[in-house]
Amino acid sequence: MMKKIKPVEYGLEKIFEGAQDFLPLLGTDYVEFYVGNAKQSAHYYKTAFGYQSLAYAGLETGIKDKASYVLKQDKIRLVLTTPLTQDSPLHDHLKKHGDGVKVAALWVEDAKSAYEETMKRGARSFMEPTIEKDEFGEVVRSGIYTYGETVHVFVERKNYNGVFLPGYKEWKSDYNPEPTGLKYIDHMVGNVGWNEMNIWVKFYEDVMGFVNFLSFDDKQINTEYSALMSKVMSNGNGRIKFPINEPAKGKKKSQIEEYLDFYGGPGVQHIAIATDDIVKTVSQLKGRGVEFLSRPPHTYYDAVPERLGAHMDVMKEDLNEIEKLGIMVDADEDGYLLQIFTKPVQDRPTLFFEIIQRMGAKGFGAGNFKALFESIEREQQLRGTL
Ligand code: TYF
Ligand code: FE
Repeated sequence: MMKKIKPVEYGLEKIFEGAQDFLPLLGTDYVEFYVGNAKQSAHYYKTAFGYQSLAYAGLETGIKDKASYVLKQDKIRLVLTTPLTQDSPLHDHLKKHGDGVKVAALWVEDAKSAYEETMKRGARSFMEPTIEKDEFGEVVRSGIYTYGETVHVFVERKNYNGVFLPGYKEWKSDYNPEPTGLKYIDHMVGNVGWNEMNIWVKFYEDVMGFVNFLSFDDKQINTEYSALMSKVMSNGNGRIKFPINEPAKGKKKSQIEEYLDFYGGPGVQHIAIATDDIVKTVSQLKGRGVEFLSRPPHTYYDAVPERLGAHMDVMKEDLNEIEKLGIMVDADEDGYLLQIFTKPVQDRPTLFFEIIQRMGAKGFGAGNFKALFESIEREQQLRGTL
């Protein structure tokens, strides 16, 4: 069954009815990855995805135990962090999870209040409110745990005008590949363990004041072989959307189980990045070596006009071009959307990216789930994990 809460009113701060105001969120601040080799990861994200160098912290800035490279494209900031010393606790994270997302940082007005309000509702502490200062002002950060070893860091930067955070220096590089049209993070999805989805739904409701505005059960999300369940959590103004997946029983191993095996537990499964010209963005990404899942069969594209109905008449993109690139199309009552998924971006079949262009649609492409999961299963087959 699909449950829906209708957005109340766009343009107002409060969009989702039922969401609580104790944790006002202004947007995503940054996403930090723990990786085995931050220097090379930074090169990959610059070259392949068109991110620009922004800031750096490491030996040259007086940091002795880790190096962090900060990249930017439009509103997106990625931080790639690697340990420098033998005894760094980051190694434990890397040994268990491999490369992956450690921090989904949220931009707030008041990091102390964000910490106190979530802690008193049952959050587990990651970082007490901490003031960080340099010649460009001060930032306050605090943090709490979410699923697995993943954390949310709250970032208050109203008194700061440096490039990123105190402790980082500006990173000027002579190597600046063109951006590929990536604009902002649309949503970030977490995979959690068997029967744990509702625990984390309740965490986002009770601890963070979010609402569950869309749900997909295993009757909707299944193929011949596997199934999963998913609930989408949103904050009040709709800027932060966190779908949560759990595996469901199928004939074979679900992609969520495969993720949990290789990541060593719950974690971030995919980050969806918005573009306003998906044809151009995906063409460029492919030209730079980003690998996408195999395209759906031709019969999928034959069925698009029927699925889109009236939206087909306003669709600007050329269906043949969409098919050639393997982009998928879906519609809901508000409009249509185009989306495509990369293969995992590290050797473990864990984190991947979604590129999404929303043309009014507020959903997540439920009409594409079957074709998408069949593409994922073709990959699983090659890995011998299906
Ligand atoms: O975020 C979403 O819900 C869509 C579809 O394992 C999706 O991008 C859902 C589950 C999944 C992969 C993609
Ligand atoms: Fe998604």
